[in-house]
Amino acid sequence: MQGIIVKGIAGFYYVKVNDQIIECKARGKFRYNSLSPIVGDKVQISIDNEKGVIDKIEKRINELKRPSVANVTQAFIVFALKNPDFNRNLLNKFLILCEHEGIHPIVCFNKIDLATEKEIDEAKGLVELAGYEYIMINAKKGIGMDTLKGKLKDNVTVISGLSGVGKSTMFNSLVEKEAMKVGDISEKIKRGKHTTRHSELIEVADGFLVDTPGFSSIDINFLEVQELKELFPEFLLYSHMCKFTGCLHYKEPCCEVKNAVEQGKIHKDRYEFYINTLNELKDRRKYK
Ligand SMILES: Nc1nc2c(ncn2[C@@H]2O[C@H](COP(=O)(O)OP(=O)(O)O)[C@@H](O)[C@H]2O)c(=O)[nH]1
Ligand SMILES: [Mg+2]
Ligand SMILES: [Zn+2]
Repeated sequence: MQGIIVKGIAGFYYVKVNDQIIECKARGKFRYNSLSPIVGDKVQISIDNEKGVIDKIEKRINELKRPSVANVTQAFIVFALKNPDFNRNLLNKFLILCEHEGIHPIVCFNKIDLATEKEIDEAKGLVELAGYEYIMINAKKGIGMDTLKGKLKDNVTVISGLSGVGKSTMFNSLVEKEAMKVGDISEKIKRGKHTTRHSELIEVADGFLVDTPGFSSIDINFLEVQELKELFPEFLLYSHMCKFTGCLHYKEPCCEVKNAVEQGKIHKDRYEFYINTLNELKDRRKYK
């Protein structure tokens, strides 16, 4: 039988197979391959002596640490437009991590009630030109939540962002209407504040929502110099026309990415962020 691990507690894994949750143990062999099943893993299980056993873990598309979740397909990247202030460098870092892990990001600009028209437009401009999907929301009032809920279908979605931006408010709003689970979940959230525990996949609107915020570390220093430019999807529209293969879009002549920046087709802030990060990555290599 095929299923997906939705929860793990003390050596037991809860595997959703069709509409059933089956408690399973992992086969001993995983220990020798130093591979442990994690939440989000697609697994093959069998029933042995009336007990569920995980026989095989399918190859992971990706694996997030802290929280430890496999096969995340989508991230709601949450920023408040105010309180805490919007930080565009941080947004760019989140987007880079999503690109690196093959996760589809949806940028959620929250607390629109606190922002001016101008601030909303500036935030919009940054992601719109880069081609990213975004939404303006007021999580407290539930504005935009139905749209986001519609995006959950067939995805494993993680909610990411700094402390105070509104992640818990969003999470509660998204799971709220699932009558079955409400009490259950809010109880868990309360407990979660005091105890370390593993994340869990919560079924909402024909998809799964990870119940713990994702990407707690937004360090991008592990990237290779040459790899960075591939993580800016809007560069890829032009980079194939650069004169030099392997063009870093920096000091090279006849660079179509730089031309696009000059023509306003690529946001200059995104490009500046790229160059600053590129220099940081180069420096890091020098001192190694
Ligand atoms: N004004 C305003 N406040 C909000 C909005 N969404 C959340 N908040 C408030 O922001 C604070 C932090 O929210 P929370 O969900 O705990 O953020 P988290 O740390 O990311 O989980 C709380 O006081 C929320 O009530 C919003 O759209 N507008
Ligand atoms: Mg929270
Ligand atoms: Zn170039």
